[in-house]
Amino acid sequence: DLVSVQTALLSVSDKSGIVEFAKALHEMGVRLLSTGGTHKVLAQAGLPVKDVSEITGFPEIMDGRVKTLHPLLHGGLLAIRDDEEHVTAMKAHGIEAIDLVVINLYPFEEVRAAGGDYPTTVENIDIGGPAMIRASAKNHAYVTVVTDAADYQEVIAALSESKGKTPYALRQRLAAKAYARTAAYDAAISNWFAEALSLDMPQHRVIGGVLKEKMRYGENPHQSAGFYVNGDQRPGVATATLLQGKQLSYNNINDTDAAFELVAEFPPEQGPACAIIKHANPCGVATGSSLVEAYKRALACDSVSAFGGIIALNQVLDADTATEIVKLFTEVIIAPSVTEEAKAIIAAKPNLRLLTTGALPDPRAPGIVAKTVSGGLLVQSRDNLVVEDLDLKIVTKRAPTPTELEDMKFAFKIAKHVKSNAVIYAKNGQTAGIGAGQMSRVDSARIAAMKAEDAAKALGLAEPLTKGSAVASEAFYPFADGLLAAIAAGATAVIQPGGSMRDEEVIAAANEHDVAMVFTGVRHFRH
Ligand code: 93A
Repeated sequence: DLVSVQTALLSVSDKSGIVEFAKALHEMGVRLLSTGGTHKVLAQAGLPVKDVSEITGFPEIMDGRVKTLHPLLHGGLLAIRDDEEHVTAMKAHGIEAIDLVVINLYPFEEVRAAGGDYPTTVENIDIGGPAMIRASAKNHAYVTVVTDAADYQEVIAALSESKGKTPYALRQRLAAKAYARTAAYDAAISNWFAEALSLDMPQHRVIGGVLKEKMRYGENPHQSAGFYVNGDQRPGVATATLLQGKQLSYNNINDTDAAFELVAEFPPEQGPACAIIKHANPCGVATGSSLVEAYKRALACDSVSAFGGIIALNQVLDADTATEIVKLFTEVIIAPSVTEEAKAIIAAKPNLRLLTTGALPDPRAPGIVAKTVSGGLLVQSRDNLVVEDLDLKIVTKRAPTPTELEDMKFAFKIAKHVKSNAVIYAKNGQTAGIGAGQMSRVDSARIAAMKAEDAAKALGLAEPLTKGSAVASEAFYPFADGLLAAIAAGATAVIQPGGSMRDEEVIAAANEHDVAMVFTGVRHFRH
């Protein structure tokens, strides 16, 4: 179970902590081997360390492309220590066992994230490092493989506790971690290629990532959870800076992502916009002449649900907006940036998480989304269609007024981000009522109308905002009933994909009520 560590091979690109780690190994009598750059750092620190070239009798060649790819090293990593044939081979070829391997790879992910040019990025694909990691991890019965500086302490602790030996359970755990590392590394490489070659097909994408943080729990307290990042530099929750507040929970991350992707549908140069999200669905979205107005209008749609919600903004969070936001309990705010004044106002609520992203993600950008199912993974390209790019067809006798058309597009944009069945009423760039996630489209229409009535009561309005609104349905109306429910709520304009067998019946119902309707030809299911 316990295996003695006599020889260690250290080969790291990120040299932080390596001198201290090597020193501790040396003090425990471990012999040190190393590659060029690492050797230099350790030797400078006064540690006795042997260059691998001395072992292999072969210099590092081709700018280091070939430095450790040698049977004298790989034999030392892979040999089964108590296999007669292996031992004979070791003797015959002068192979010495290597018991501990410390490697971190060429910084491919960092170079990719920094937007390195093609040849530089390719040069940062590590070959020898993953080969040694994989060899050592395969031979974890004998070899301890360390791929993360965060584990240096634990390995030293284990060695000192077991008098220079490591326990099997630790080697096993480190081996599992090692393969996770090489898998994520290769995923990053493959995805970089897919991006560089604009391959948007799921089969060209590899789902993989490195653990960014372990959450206290998952969707529910009895579930464990982690947040993995894949090096994609899309502005958003994975790359954002947390300026204040405690760590985001699993649900926070999911909701914040939904909120920011939705608000990114509104380019900042076209004016301020705000989205408030609860349980991954918007409970209010609005544009405004100022950011604070957009926030207030979004909040007005459903101020009850907004309690404990996530707020996403498409512009710099300013003091006026911050002052309004802190009046209500909010979990997270995400915005491209924040003014110093606004930051000070938010600071009064230390638990409120404030995230900045630097920019908005491009809603038209390609990308993939994945979801697990029992025994597998569903992968698809992201829904990057934007209503402005669609060929809208007016199908009714009455054409929409310019205002109706604007509200239709606004509502359809939001429909893309609402769980199906989605029905959204909108008026003057403000959601009037949102019906989400119902099994029947008629129910979604009714719920949205009901929410609008509640909002009107709360705001002391004579009539709900659905009166004279535009309504969007994310998928076609299979029957006229859903449309009639929307008309009953006061909608005068309808946007929907069209394409139902009963389109004629639906169009006739619209004409009968002098309602303007456009078909998008595109649906936005979201499950
Ligand atoms: O260019 S490589 O793919 N060829 C190799 O044979 C090789 N061996 C180790 N890269 C190789 N490495 C990598 O070099 C390690 O994974 C580590 O990231 C880096 C350490 O180099 P140095 O000690 O010279 O700084």
